[in-house]
Amino acid sequence: MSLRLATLASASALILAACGGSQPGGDAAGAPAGAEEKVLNVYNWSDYVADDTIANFEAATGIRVNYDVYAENETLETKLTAGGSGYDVVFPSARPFAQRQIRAGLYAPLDKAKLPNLQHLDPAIMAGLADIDPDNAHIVPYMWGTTGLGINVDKVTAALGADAPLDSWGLLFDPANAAKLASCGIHVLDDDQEAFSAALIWLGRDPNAGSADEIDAVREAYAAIRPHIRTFNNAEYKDALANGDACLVMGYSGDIGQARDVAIEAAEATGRAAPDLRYVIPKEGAVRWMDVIAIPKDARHPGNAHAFVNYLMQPEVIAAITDHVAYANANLAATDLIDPEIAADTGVYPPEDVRERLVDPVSLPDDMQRQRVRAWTGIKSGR
Ligand code: SPD
Repeated sequence: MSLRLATLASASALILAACGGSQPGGDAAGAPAGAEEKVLNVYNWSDYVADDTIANFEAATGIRVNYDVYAENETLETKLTAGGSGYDVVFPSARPFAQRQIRAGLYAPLDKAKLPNLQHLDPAIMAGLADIDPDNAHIVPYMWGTTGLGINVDKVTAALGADAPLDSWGLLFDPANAAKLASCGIHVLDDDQEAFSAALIWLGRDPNAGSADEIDAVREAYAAIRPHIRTFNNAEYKDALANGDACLVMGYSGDIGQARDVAIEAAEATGRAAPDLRYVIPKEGAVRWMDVIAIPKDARHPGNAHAFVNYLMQPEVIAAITDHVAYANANLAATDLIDPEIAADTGVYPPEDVRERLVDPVSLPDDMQRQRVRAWTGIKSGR
């Protein structure tokens, strides 16, 4: 996998720009009546395509892409529910986000005649999405991954000793460990679904539980380590892990793979030894999530949107993205095209025995979800 240093460095700036609230570009004026102007407004997670994905699409189609990024499902959802987001293609996480957005009628039905590359997708993954999207009518799978721990092994073992439990959520949730790691930097995702699930798994409870009792247990788990957590975020932790500002992060699998590559490239450039950065799916288990592609119902360029979705399902295109971002895709025809190093990376494609410990998130009833979100706000602020 080759990842330019600039990629991560630019991510935060892009997110800030995207959060600035400006409408995406794309002026309908000038397009002949009935014709679709050659513009496409895309809203995706940061660092979620290869360096040349968008440029190649533009060159192949003549469609100009306005590309904005976000780091939280909630940012996307706020724009979608406000209406008139201006985006033509978006990438929500399947559960609970795409699920409730489909229910709310926020997405246009896909015109499958315009998506011949659907034939390449894994039928098992498509079937697994059918309960939230009957007939796979609105969403197609993009990438899937897990949420685990990113570890700077040298720093963590220096603080905890050679027998540090590198394979356990206890590295984070055991307050004795967190206290000793505080000074080298602990970052935790600002993602209530992932953060709640991780704590519940560590406590030996069902990660999809949402009762008051479970919420209290999660609150207590975080209260015990809250003074040792430097920050909660969904994107900056990658740079922090790569540049040595963090030694332990809760993060998304591929992001930690990207941080490792950035650190290796930086070390090569300066002639220093690269730090041993590892992604670990803890032995207690972890969440497996899936991000999907959808076209908002008010998209102004639905034809271009379908062309882009179909392009992303080309085996060569999606294999190159997986090589770059270190996330697994749902495209069977791409399997043999993936860089063998990535295909063999157990953090990207976990082996069967690890998959048995992975849990798929479910959508909680709305009132439980609201309580989780409220509790998460309190946890982060230390209340
Ligand atoms: N840099 C891309 C990160 C994508 C993470 N999406 C997963 C969200 C799970 N709640």
